[in-house]
This record gives sequence, structure tokens and C-alpha cells, in this order.
Amino acid sequence: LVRRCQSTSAPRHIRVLQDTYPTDDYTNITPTISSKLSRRLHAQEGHPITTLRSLIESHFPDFAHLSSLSPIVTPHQNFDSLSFPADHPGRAKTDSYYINKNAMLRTHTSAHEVEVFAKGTERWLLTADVYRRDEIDASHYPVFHQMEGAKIFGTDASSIDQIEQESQRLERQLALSNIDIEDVRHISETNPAQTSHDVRSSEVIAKNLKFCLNSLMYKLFAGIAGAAKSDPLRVRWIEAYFPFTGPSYEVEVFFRGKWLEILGCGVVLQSTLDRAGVPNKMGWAFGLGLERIAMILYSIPDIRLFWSEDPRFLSQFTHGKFSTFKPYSKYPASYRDVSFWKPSSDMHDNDLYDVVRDVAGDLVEDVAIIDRFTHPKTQRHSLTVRVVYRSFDRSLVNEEVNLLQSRVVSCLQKLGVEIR
Ligand code: FA5
Ligand code: MG
Repeated sequence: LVRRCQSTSAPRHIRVLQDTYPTDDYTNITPTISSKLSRRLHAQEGHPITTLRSLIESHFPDFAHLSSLSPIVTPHQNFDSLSFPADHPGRAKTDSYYINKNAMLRTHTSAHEVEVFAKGTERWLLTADVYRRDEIDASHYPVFHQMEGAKIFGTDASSIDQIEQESQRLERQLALSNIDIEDVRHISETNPAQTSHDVRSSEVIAKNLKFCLNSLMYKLFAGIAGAAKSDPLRVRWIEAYFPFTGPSYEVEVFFRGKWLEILGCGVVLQSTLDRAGVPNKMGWAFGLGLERIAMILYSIPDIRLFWSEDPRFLSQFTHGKFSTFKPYSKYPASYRDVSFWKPSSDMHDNDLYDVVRDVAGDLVEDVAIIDRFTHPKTQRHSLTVRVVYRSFDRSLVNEEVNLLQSRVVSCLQKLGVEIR
């Protein structure tokens, strides 16, 4: 849908990073997204994402630290190797960026689990840029960074005992920390162990995962700017579902009055380890979002700022140090509304967001659907959309905003909408 806006006939081939790919009816990667693939913020010395990566890596000193895997993966790696069902919504073109039917941008770092385990790596962290088609506001960006962590163990009685001992060590350390953990049962009817797993082993591994992550949360969040030393750090464990773990959990941290989802995790699905050629091991894995944590640790108010090349942003940070970001003057926002009838062929909200991103890049701060209705007689769907434009670097003049908005409108018309 979106490609049609740039050229009347879609090109037969596209270049992504160093390679040329044939296009097909899956192709939906946009120039804005392509331009992000070589940025590698997580390897840029002094960048907040890189400093955060180093801090977490220092918490897992005996793990392999990986950060150079290509963002281009097969749908098999991203989904099938992790046992996603064939009809899982994440596979849809509306949710993920495809180069073509056989090549896509990873939507999560879990896409690399099988290949890393297959190399014989038993403890590892993997940091990478991930890509998802999504809404537009201060905390959503179509590219963000995740860190995957995983550890696998032998399953004989003495290995299981060793895991228990490590957990007890971590538990004693945590008991001395000012942390308040709202726990959830390791295993329950709604969050069961895998049928092929020994329940006690699964429980031991889940418990080890919890202690490792609770102590990481404490390292990251306790005593940072804005967190009162006298108040305990509050961490909450919640039952979750992922196609590639069981039992599964999400971890939230209470910060400045709100519970914030930080990561997903669980006991690795045995079929993942079977595929990787290590069927006799069991283990845990987690995937955390680096921007969400960095926004808190540095008080960065808008996720677009991570992509800024403005020295007023980058010069505020020193590698290895946490500091409070001082916003430079905020230039005024301007908004424009547009109302239209959706095309009879289906149009997804994410198609709208990609159009706006492609026209306005990082000059768009927010896109909100402020009204939606269906005509009672014709059954046509109408949307009213408010686009908020703002630059971090300068005041936008009216003419420029008008031009951006008229380009958005003409791209939408090419998608078949009828302006009201
Ligand atoms: C996953 O991506 C799983 N792969 C995590 C996982 C790994 C589970 C290993 C089990 C085992 P999820 O979509 O919830 O799960 O994303 C994980 C984290 O990435 C979230 O908790 C959040 O911190 C971050 N995240 C997700 N979506 C966004 C977004 N649009 N912007 C910024 N951060 C995001
Ligand atoms: Mg989630």
C-alpha cells in the first residue's frame, strides 16, 4: 500500500543494506525504515542506548555479549523457529516490515535464539535494533532496541542442585536490598510447566530467572536520579504468554507513579532447544526494551530523541555515565486535522502511520485518530486524524506544515481514501 505513494509502479527490486532483493506483494519496507538499518545506535560510543547496554552486560560478566547480528532475518527465524502458530497476528504485513515473502526485519531479538544456542553458546546477551509497524507518539517508534538474555543448564540432579545454590546466593543478596517484590507463583494452572518438563526442574529454572532479573532491576533502578532512597524499589511479576516460553512472565517496575512494563521472559520452549541441537538442556530467556529503561534513567521525554544527530542531544552524554537529560528549548507544535472515508479495500491504521512517517520523518510527534464512525446507510468508515508536527531543532513555519500535510493528504488519496 505505502510503496504506491512513492512511485506509480512499484520497483521490481529494492536495495536493503548491501543487497538487492526482488519485491513481491509482501514488500512494505519504506525508505524511512531502510535508512535506520545502518545507524546502529547500540554500538555508538557515548549514546545512552550503548551505555545502558554496557551496564547490563557488566551485570552478566560470564555471558557472551553479542551485538552484530544482521536485522534482516527470514520469517522462519522470526516466527517458525520459535513455534509461533501459522495464524499469529504478528506475522501480518500490517504489523511487521517485509522486504519480500522470504526476508523481513526482525521484530524481536528472540529471532536469533535457535542460531545462538546452535553455536553451543550457553549463556548470552544479544543487543539489536528491532522493527515493528506501530502507532506514533512520544513512546512509540517503528525501530527500537531489545536485549535478549538466555542461559541453559544441564538437567541432571547435580546441575539442578547447582542452580538452586546460585539462586539462594542471589536471594540472600536481594534480602539486603531495599526492594519490594510482588511475586507470582512460578507455575500455576494458567501458567503451566511444559508437558515434556519435570515440574521441579522447571520451577528451579523459573526461580533462578526471577532472582537474576530482580537483581538486575535493582542494579538499574535503585538510587537513580528521582528515586527516593528511602522508598523501596517496587518490582511486580505477572503471568504472561509467549509462543516460545512456558511458564512465561512479564516484569513491571513502579516508577514516578506508574507501573512500567520492562521485559518479557520465561522457561525456553523445549522445541527451540531441540531445533538448536541441544535437546538435553533446559533454560530461561528474557527480552527487554532498552528505550523504555533509558527514557527513565536519563529522563528523556520523547523516543525520537534517541535518533537525533543534534550535538545538543549527543553532547549531553558520556560513555559509561548516567546523567539527567536537560531538554533544550522545546519549539512550538502545530497540528493539522484531516477527515476522510476509508477505501473500500481494507486499510490498516498502520498504513496511515507509515505514510505520515515517510512524508514527515522525525518532524511528526504524534498521530491520533480523534474520531471514527460508520455511515449508517452506506456502511462506509470515516476517520478524523490529527497530525502533530514539531521539530526539536527549530520552529516550523506554517507554509512548511501546510506542505507536509498536503503531501500526507495526497499520499492518502493514492491509497484510495476520499477526503471529506
Ligand atoms: C517480546 O518481544 C519477546 N521476544 C520477549 C521475550 C523474550 C519473551 C524471551 C520471552 C522470552 P514484547 O513484545 O512484550 O516481547 O517486547 C518485550 C519488551 O520490549 C517490552 O517489555 C518493552 O519493554 C519493549 N517494547 C515492546 N514494544 C515496544 C515499543 N513499541 N517501543 C519501545 N519498547 C517496546
Ligand atoms: Mg508485551
